[in-house]
Amino acid sequence: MRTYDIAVIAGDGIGPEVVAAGKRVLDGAAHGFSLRWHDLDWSCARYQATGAMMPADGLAQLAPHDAIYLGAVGDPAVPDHVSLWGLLLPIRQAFQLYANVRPVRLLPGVPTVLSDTRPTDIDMVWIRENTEGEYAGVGGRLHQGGAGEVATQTSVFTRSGTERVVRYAFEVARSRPRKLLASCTKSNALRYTAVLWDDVVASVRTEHPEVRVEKYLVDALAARMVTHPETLDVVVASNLFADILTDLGGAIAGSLGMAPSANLDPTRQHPSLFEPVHGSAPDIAGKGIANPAGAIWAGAMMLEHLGEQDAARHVTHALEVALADPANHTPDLHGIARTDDVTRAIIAALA
Ligand code: GGG
Repeated sequence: MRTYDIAVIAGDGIGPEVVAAGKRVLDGAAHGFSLRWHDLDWSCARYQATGAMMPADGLAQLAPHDAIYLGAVGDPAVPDHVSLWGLLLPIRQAFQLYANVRPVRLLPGVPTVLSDTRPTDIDMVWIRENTEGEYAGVGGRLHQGGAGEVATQTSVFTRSGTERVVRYAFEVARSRPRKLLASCTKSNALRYTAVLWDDVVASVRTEHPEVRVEKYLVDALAARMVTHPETLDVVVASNLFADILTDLGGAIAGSLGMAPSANLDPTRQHPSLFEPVHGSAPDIAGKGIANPAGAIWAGAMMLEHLGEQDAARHVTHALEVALADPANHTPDLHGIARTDDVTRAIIAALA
């Protein structure tokens, strides 16, 4: 029997709750293979106890795994830039998880804030550049705390880094029926980095004449997601732009709690990482009401990446069946279901 070794970083807040739900569903879908979970306590609690979110050899510990399953990072007791740069961002950069794939899809029966919108109107795949750009981590603070303090944060866009994620996005666009790719830019104002981005999109598109390409300024694209979501299919965007707009995507697709994400190293030299888009939501942590759908959907993406296509399809189908019933909607979807109710309904739908 095939066995996959999965490193589990449940993390903070509602992370452990949604990851536990995801593990139950994925174990229920595992036929002909098994998942061997390796739980790691890397988190803000660990930071408070030891001064580090993960051990010094954390990346070396993760490297031999087939995949990484992550819940959420962040706690009010630890500054957010410390927790994010202590765990998630170093993993994305060190393992070159350059393609962050974020489906934005409205499932049947899930309520949306957009009026006159059918599920088929919201069906996008966002490809977020995940290793550089605005999140390169370059900058510094001078004269800290003084009246003359200066802070710089430099965006780093490399041609090779942009090319590889844009090329990946073209491939995803090509594989979908509409063969439509939107490039998110801001090259009217960002006359260096975003102009390089546009140049790369123009160059890579010559390799894919079958894909129709539209270019949108990020501000106009935000509006379009709300006014004409049906005109968007695959979207490629920089690290920050896609981070922001996929939260909007979660909101129009029912709730941020629904949104899954795969941080992929398409070369497969390193383990890819799968996580819900949402954060640790400390306000609802421990109450048993977190929506596990994003984490479970991310788990389905992990199964697909591992080559277990049938199991992945079963999980997404079970998710759709369960979420079609408002009785399985958690409070973020205006329901009264608890995390455990939704999880059990999804497991029942697997059968
Ligand atoms: N689910 C992972 C998580 O906690 N995300 C919160 C967050 O702020 N992530 C930043 C990012 O995705 O760049």
